[in-house]
Amino acid sequence: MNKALLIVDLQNDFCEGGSLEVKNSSNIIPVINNLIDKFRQGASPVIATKDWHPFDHRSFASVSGGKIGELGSLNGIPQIWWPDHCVQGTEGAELHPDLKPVDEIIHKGTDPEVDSYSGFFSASGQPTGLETLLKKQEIGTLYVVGLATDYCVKFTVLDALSLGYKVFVIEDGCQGVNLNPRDSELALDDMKKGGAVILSSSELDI
Ligand code: VGL
Ligand code: ZN
Repeated sequence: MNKALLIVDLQNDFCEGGSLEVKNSSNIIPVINNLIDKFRQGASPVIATKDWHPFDHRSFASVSGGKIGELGSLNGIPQIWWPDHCVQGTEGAELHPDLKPVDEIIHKGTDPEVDSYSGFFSASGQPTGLETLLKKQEIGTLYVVGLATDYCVKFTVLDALSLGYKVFVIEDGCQGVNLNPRDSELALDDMKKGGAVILSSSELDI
């Protein structure tokens, strides 16, 4: 089985200056670029996910009338209301310009009625195509980095584990939103409990 580098949502809106900025997110870009080089050298694929919302996505506080950062409900599923972000075709939805090129892009969050933190499935269980892509390339091991540790990285990793992938999370290649200060730490604990190996890029031996 092969391995792949999976870069979660490294888009302008989640980076410094973006509408849903994750603090210190630019620190992880050189770490990720180094990993991209390593995976290239080993002829292993580099896959990126993109949060890819229509302009009227109902996770947006502006659309649903909720308050940013508060918990509500969207079609019966718990939902945090977010500022408008990663709207299809906008600059904010593009991958960060300093990120080296990737081989494949998987889009998620495209249904205006359903959010999708996971790169594999929407909150209502619709597949994004990531699993199909991994199967086609006979990938069994994922090295995960990106934004945000406490949302999209966490849910992507937990789905990968339940689908049977071996998952390594590269801690210094991730950064969290931390609506509550300990959210990233708790998210890493959850991923570890689910079977992920958490390590730093300096410990990586590939
Ligand atoms: C994300 C909040 C809303 C993420 C996406 O990529 O972690 N967070 N949409
Ligand atoms: Zn989103």
